[in-house]
Amino acid sequence: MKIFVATHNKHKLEEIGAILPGIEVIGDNPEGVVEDASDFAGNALIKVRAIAKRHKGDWSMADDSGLEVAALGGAPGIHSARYSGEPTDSARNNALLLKNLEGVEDRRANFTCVIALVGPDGEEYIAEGKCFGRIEKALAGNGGFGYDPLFVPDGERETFAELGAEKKNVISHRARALAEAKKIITKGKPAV
Ligand code: ITT
Repeated sequence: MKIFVATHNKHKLEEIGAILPGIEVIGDNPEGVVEDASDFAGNALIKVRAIAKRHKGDWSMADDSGLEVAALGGAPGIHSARYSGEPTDSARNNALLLKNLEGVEDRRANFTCVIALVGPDGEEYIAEGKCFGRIEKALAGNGGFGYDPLFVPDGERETFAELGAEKKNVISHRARALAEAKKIITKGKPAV
């Protein structure tokens, strides 16, 4: 089977493809959409609806995700991609996060990923995954994308960027949300 994914982010697309072996994952740019909802689910629905109209009869999905830092009241949250302004720049975002956490002992954080799905008949579903951990005091590792060089998942000593794709794609927020999404796609589940 195949599934269309509404994203501009090639790293997300790569991870989704790796996490869903056996499903043909095809990127489709939701150009022009404004992600102005107040939560991850709302923004994921905005993105998936923008492409699903082109793929009637097939499944479409969108991933809206972000990093929530306890000591920052959940920021950057839904603003993760553009935390330090436009255009999106991960190095600048990570630098700002480190600056905002200078001298802060409580480093607890979590990633959240919400997957919005539109099925072949236009039915809509939501799946969510979280990964808890902490923010390092300096960047470490070259893998992954976004905040991966700063995020150490619970139970690990290294950042996502050091742990590498194989490990990340088993324990990440995205892996967890996609496990739920896969159940919906393959078995069907009550619509939201
Ligand atoms: P699309 O909307 O086009 O899919 P985007 O990158 O703008 O791409 P989001 O609006 O969902 O996507 O923002 C997600 C941001 O959260 C992303 O740019 C990263 O900064 C961060 N993020 C999400 N998942 C991450 C992960 O697995 N590792 C590191 N950072 C992540």
